[in-house]
Amino acid sequence: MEKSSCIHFCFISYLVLFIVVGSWYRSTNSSLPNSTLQTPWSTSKNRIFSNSKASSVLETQAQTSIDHSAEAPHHPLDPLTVQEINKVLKWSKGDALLPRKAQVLALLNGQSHVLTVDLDSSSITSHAINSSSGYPMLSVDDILAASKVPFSNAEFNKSIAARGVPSSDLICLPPSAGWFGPNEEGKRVVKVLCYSKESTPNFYMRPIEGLVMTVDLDTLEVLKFSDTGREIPIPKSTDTDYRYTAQTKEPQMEPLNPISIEQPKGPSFRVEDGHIVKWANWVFHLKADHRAGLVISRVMVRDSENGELRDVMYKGFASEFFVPYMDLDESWYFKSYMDAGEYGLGMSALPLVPLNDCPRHSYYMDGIFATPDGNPFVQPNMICLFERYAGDISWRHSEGLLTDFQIREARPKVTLVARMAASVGNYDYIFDWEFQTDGLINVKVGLSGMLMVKGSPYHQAPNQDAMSGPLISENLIGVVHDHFVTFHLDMDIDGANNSFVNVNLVKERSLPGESPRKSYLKAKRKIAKTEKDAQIKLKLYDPSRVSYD
Ligand SMILES: *[C@@H]1O[C@H](CO)[C@@H](O)[C@H](O)[C@H]1NC(C)=O
Ligand SMILES: *[C@@H]1O[C@H](CO)[C@@H](O)[C@H](O)[C@H]1NC(C)=O
Ligand SMILES: *[C@@H]1O[C@H](CO)[C@@H](O)[C@H](O)[C@H]1NC(C)=O
Ligand SMILES: *[C@@H]1O[C@H](CO)[C@@H](O)[C@H](O)[C@H]1NC(C)=O
Ligand SMILES: [Cu+2]
Repeated sequence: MEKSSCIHFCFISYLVLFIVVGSWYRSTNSSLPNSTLQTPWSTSKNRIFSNSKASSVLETQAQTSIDHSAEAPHHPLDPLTVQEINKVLKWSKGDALLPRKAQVLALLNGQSHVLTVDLDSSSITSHAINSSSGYPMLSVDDILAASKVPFSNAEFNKSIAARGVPSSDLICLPPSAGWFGPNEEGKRVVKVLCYSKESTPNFYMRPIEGLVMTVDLDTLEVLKFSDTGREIPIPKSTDTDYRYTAQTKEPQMEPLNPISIEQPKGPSFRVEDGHIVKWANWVFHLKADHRAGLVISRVMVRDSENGELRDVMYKGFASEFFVPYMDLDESWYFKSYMDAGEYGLGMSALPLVPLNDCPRHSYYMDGIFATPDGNPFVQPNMICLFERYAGDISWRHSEGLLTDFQIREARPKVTLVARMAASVGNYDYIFDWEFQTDGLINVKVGLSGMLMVKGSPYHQAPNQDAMSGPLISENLIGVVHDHFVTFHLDMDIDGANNSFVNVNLVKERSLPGESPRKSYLKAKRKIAKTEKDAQIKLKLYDPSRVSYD
């Protein structure tokens, strides 16, 4: 009883997830049937209200029992039916391809047009205007246009002249504006901030603090000009150049000898049809995506007992990357970037550097996207695939001290990694999807690049508590912030029929006389019936882990 209602709910949430994924495929190919036409969503302004009303609707639905197996779509906006999902799911190599469609988002005179193009017949099968409340991702054209706006503003020129900065030394960037009230509703707004690149490529360390222009992206008008930091000096450029060739001092450590891992017979993985990756007991589909960076689909692992391929995950990708900064100043309060939805992790990914970003014998996959004017654009070497051997042990056991078995067994840990690196402004995010032969998938996100710093009048730390972060150098504060990554993980452990199980360690007391031991820890399993049920607050003193049934 408990299980069947969960299965029903899980199926509903599965549909919801599926549709959300289908919907943000704007100018990218999609092999979904006609009825997936949904409106695009993205950016922090595109709010999805997850309030109690919405979740109670889901809960109510979960309690009734509707037979969905023979349902047919009646309206173009109907969600995918069970049969349609199966049509996509059951496709296998050799079957005819499902109709391929592209969703195009076009901006014309302040109106957004959402078109669906049937790629087989080269015809437009749907065309909606202003069909959603969302805002599209910032395009490269948007960013370039916004970064030029200050130079046509007389107030800006005056402020820069007062600070003694020649305009040839300026680099301006448009961070997203977050969403802070109805004044910004219905407009595509960014904040433009500037830096001095005088004597360094690391302009991020030289903010023109307190100078911020709120710009309407459609009209390129300055909606608000704020200039509050004239007394804050521009931090000096000394020792800010991070490039290898610019380093003049020898590092105070003994140099490392060259190191390389050999693969005398080449790597053990192969890539078929451009995207199907096969390695050891794994098979999965890998592709580049303009928003998520990389998407892993139809992940299967071979059963070591009977050789059968078993489903593991329908689709997995980074759904958002939220970076809020904790500073209330006029020029900082809005910094709450959504790096995937606003800038695009794929759009921000530059080619990987062979041998240093990815080891020898890596396979490189290009990203193919559409530029803002609709033309195809190839980002070469955007993803790499390689086998990792870092000298770790995957399993070991020795025997012989206490018995006469003389066993020394150790197996090296070799894994397969799919890697992508996004350079979103100052930050570089490294995404690794790592597959282990024991069936585990590890997703690791690394952070590199430069801090986003704030100019400060202080040379030496005054009262640290009065600042929004530590003074990290003369006139520079590292503002307190965090990076939150969310993932869309549509698991299909042995098929779509599974449940999310939360396992907690709980303290149990033994019965009187049962054992000399008074208490013990027990693993308690709880099947999550709702998404809220499945939420976990990570706590070291109340450990939990999840599994799938
Ligand atoms: C898609 O829609 C078009 C136009 O409505 C229709 O002619 C076509 O048969 C549909 N294709 C599928 C696979 O449903
Ligand atoms: C679409 O939105 C724009 C901007 O808000 C508005 O000017 C226009 O009238 C809308 N068009 C339609 C057809 O609703
Ligand atoms: C501001 O300065 C730039 C560079 O010196 C100049 O090209 C531009 O015309 C000036 N804009 C205004 C409005 O004065
Ligand atoms: C899921 O499990 C239920 C109950 O065991 C079964 O009736 C249903 O057909 C299964 N669905 C799928 C898609 O396998
Ligand atoms: Cu950071």
